Amino acid sequence: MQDATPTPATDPDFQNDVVRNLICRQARYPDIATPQDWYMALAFTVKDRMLESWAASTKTYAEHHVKVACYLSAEFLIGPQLGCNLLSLGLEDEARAAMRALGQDLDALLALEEEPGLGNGGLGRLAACYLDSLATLEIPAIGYGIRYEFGIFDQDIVDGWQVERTDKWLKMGTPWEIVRPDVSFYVCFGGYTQMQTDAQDRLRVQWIPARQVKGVAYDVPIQGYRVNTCNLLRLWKSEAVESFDFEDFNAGDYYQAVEEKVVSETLSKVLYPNDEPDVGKRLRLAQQYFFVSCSLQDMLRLIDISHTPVAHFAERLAVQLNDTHPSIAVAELMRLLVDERQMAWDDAWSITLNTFAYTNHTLLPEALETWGLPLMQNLLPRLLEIIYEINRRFLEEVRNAFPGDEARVARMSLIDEQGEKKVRMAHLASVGSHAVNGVAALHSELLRQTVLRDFADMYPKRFLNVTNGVTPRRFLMLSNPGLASLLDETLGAGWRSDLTRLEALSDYADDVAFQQDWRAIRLNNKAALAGRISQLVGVRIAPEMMFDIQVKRIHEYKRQHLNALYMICLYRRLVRHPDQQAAPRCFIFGGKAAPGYWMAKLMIRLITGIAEVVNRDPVIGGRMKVVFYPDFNVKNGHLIYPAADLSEQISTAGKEASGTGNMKFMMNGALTIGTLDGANVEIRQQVGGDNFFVFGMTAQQVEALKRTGYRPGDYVQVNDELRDAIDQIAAGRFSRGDKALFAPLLDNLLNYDPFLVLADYADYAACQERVSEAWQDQRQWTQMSILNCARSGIFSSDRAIGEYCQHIWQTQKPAPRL
Ligand code: 26R
Repeated sequence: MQDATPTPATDPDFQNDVVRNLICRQARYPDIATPQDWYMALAFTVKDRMLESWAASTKTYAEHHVKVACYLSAEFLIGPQLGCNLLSLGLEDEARAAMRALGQDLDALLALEEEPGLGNGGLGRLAACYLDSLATLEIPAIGYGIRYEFGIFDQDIVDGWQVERTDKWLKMGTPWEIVRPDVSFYVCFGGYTQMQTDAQDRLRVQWIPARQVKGVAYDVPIQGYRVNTCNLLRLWKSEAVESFDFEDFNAGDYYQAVEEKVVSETLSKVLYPNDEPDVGKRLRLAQQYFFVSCSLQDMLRLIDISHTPVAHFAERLAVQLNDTHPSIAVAELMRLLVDERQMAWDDAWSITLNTFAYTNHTLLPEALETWGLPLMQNLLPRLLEIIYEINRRFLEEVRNAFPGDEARVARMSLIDEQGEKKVRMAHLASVGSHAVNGVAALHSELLRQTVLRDFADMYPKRFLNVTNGVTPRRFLMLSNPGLASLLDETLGAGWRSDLTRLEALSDYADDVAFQQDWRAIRLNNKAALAGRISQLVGVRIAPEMMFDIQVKRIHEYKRQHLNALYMICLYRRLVRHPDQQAAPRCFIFGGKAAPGYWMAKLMIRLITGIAEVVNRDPVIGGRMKVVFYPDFNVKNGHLIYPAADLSEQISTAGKEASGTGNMKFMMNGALTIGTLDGANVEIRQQVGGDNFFVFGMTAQQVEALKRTGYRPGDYVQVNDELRDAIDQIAAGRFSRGDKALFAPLLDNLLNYDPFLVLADYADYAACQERVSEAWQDQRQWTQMSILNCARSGIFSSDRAIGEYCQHIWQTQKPAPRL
């Protein structure tokens, strides 16, 4: 079937509008405009077209009384916008021609764009993929989050070490947002509560706050792909409330008042890197409550302006909690309904339960959020009272269901009473939601068996799985235009709106001519990445080498050090056998370490240390290279994913909830070497065992080994190559002679090894041998590569969003009017 690519009509005004925007919005004229000015003028031109699409969709939504999906997330890692928006509007050729006529090169302008780094990694990028799919599937939806002034830090590598630079993404202004000073809400903090009788003589709780902060809406339009639908991402910026402190509270204390203003404006200043221990916790809780309260107040405003009775809130709005970060929403909606809208508790609770659903993204104990009671009491006194009341009623329910089981009651309580008392946010989210899901089949299963076991016992029907997905617009069409064209030529354009149609590629997997085209495109992509790497880090790589890539946050559970140990082992073999020319490989790493996570920073230093030695060793020549690609982010990802031959997905089984990089690589034709963890399990199921390099212990085996007592040293004893690699590190071989540098890392591996690096090492190395062997047969490899792409369809975020709509939100595309 040969579908035509749906391309909108040409846009004769485009070029004129760019010039007009240059003059009227950028206050420049062509003779003096810099490329940055042209970028802005072009971006405004594109945004204007999106807003027309937004107006049409909003009108449709209003007329149809639709149900709206609200995605609450502390992070949205949306990436550069211009390229994607042009793609979605079908205006890329138009824009290229217009800019050429104006003496500008579109690619150069695209390269200027600063990406809004409003997220850490997987969770934030997932939220962005979901917004893209919601708009493309024409589902009424709003993303709600925080407009951080500083997003995730920029990473420099200096002397082999990570150095953080603040991310000033707003320094040139951003053309993509619309400020809405009229859409703003007040959020209360601190103070105390008191009883009060209302007009009907009923007792009501009144919260007398110590401070208020104003949240102002900044909207980013999210254009659906080749449809006339555009949704909004609504981000809240915190501002001081004018004269609040002066009049009511700190009268006379001018400097105290000014300080409080500064604090107000601090709320949306900076994104917290994850994996940070307890520093600055108070501000983080304040951020969470701030954006949640603004978002829920905004939803009530939408309910009111659509003349919907508040009692019907849950029929019109579905609210997804992206991890526990927005989970205070459960208590806040209760507060808004009971305190502000005078609703009875039971009615409010039924609305709350029907409104919320919660997605869990991690089982790692250190990432499960809790907030100490003193902090809650001090910052959000009314919300703590509400949490107590939710808990009181909930525990009554537990006691009724499991009489006499006080141990269970203690385990399930919203308050952890052991040691310093804390609110368990995952429990609050689970109690206040009608659906709880994990992000891959294995993860959802483990969630039911471990972290939320008691909740799954009590509410079995509440639990489900929605395996993550990624958007093929950004990660295939935009990043890999060569491959996208080949797919169009081979399959027609149908795969663009239904990624499962890639399955038809299987017929060509063994076709010699098609294989040639496939390899040529991949080689091109690899040459582009090699060029960039040579510019950035001065390492020259032949595009013909195998590109073996691990890009993701740096973390012990993701085991970049397992990869590093194998590199050392391979290096040592190549030194011993100068004539051996087996599968030349370039190992490429990218990823940020949380600023306070010392071990992760040391892992980066180990990789750069190995690179230093390997890349300079004349004996190695072109047989092996090692690169640490600095500042991995969405934009750099565009160049990296399409250039990978091998995707490293090597986390300890049971630790990576899903992974989504694995899907981006697969979609672009990389083969995976991976453990049976997260979505790897489902990827392997899709492509088949013959087209996936699996190794390592299963999640069950990991747990069993930990139970019986794991002794990492034993694995070193019996493995000469592993011992040699460790000795080399200890001898200072990769630290310019400094024997102490990596001692903490080695000590940790040899004596604790919490993520079983050494236990999985031998199997990993053996699996890497199979990879090298497979690489020798390029025809076979290419076939596997094609099959990986062909079977990646279900990892489209369109499939995932379809499941959320059907099973959790009960939302749909508005039916066309007759
Ligand atoms: C509590 C705080 C310190 C914190 C911890 C961890 C904040 C943020 C995180 C990030 C976590 C929740 C995250 O990004 N999880 C990732 O979510 C992806 C999308 O579902 C998964 O693919 C990935 O496996 C998972 O690690």
